[in-house]
Amino acid sequence: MTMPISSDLIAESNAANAAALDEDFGALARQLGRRGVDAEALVARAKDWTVAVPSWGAGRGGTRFAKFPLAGEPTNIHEKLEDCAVINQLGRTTPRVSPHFPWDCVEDYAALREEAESYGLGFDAVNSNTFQDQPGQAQTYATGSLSSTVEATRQQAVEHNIECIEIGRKIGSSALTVWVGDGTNFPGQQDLGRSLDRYLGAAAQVYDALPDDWRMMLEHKMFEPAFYSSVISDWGSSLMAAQELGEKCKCLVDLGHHAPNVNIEQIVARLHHAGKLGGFHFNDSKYGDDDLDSGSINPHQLFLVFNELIEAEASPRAGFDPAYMIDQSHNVTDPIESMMSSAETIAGCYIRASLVDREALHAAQEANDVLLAFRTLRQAYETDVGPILARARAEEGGAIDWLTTYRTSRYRERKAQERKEVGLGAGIV
Ligand code: RM4
Ligand code: MN
Ligand code: MN
Repeated sequence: MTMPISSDLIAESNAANAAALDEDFGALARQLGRRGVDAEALVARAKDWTVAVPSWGAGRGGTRFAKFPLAGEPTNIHEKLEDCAVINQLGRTTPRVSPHFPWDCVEDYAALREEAESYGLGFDAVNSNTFQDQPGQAQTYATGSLSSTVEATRQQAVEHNIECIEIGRKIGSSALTVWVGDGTNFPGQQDLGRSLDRYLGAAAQVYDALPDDWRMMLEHKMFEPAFYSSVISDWGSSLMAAQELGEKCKCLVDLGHHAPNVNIEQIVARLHHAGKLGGFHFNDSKYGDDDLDSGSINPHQLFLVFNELIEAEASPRAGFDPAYMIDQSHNVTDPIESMMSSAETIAGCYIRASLVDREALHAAQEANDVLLAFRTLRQAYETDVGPILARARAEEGGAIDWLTTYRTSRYRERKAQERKEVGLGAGIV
């Protein structure tokens, strides 16, 4: 395998951090032992944990107003894969990349798959894009795609989604994520009922093209680019659509796609109850779909989401196998650093939720011992599981101190010499 960071450098860096990690891990293992928790079992759990990274997250993001490019950032899927390889090489939790089309289109998908494999990477869910127009496109998506009033536009959107499935088959994916920006900016602009009918009719054509072992995931979002109404605005609409489309269709929860303060962990529990929890796009936000780094604003919410997932794992419903993906935009950081940081934060919430004393929690809940129930959760949340994650990384060949190791490698500086300069402009590509 052709890995972008020298393994000698990782070994050297780990050697310098090994003694301190042993000490910290030992202290944590003793503390957890007193609580009846086996730290080594949690290391094994951390090693098994994976989350996919978005190809589009490898480049610098932007807002409607500006994008501030980073010297050496990737400008095509090949360079994005190389950067994703760095993230996985040092962090060891992100072995799959979720591609977006047409942004990641190439001539030869078999070769792209091999290229990813040469880095030890695979492909996760493919994402369609009917929220932007492409040069030379026959129909515009300005007033909708799958829900458009124009038949030819709906057809074009259906065909694009089917093409994404075809590409996905070639690169070893088995899921299609559909997020449409369809909606309205003015009351009266469209009929709220008929636009959903049109969406369902077109989405059914995409669903019909899905291979048997594939999954279609619907992503809801309450606003943007349409600010008055969105066709699939919330988990209720998403659930309705997924139920109507069929067994292979599930709901995907992007953490940033809700109104501020919405109880997302409860949405997770509800979707699980309906057997329709398909997956996640992890990110964080302060105001809306801010696409900030996962857990950077509200790590407690992320923990509570994982708490519901661990409960769900213990009482699985048919098909419970959520797809975990990061979906965030890095406007001022090096995307590699942000995604390594996020992957660690997400895994940390998963491990902390795993060490909740479930028996004690359930007993306190049954007895209506409110404070004990709360403290049981809080004790897990307050546990610093960093040494568990670091140990899992080190045992898998990753870096104990991924940030220092990455910076010492001067990877980005090297890429700044090799890669072509990125233009200014707004948006994420
Ligand atoms: C959207 C949504 C989709 C992602 C695009 C780039 O807000 O989160 O998942 O494909 O952004
Ligand atoms: Mn998303
Ligand atoms: Mn989003």
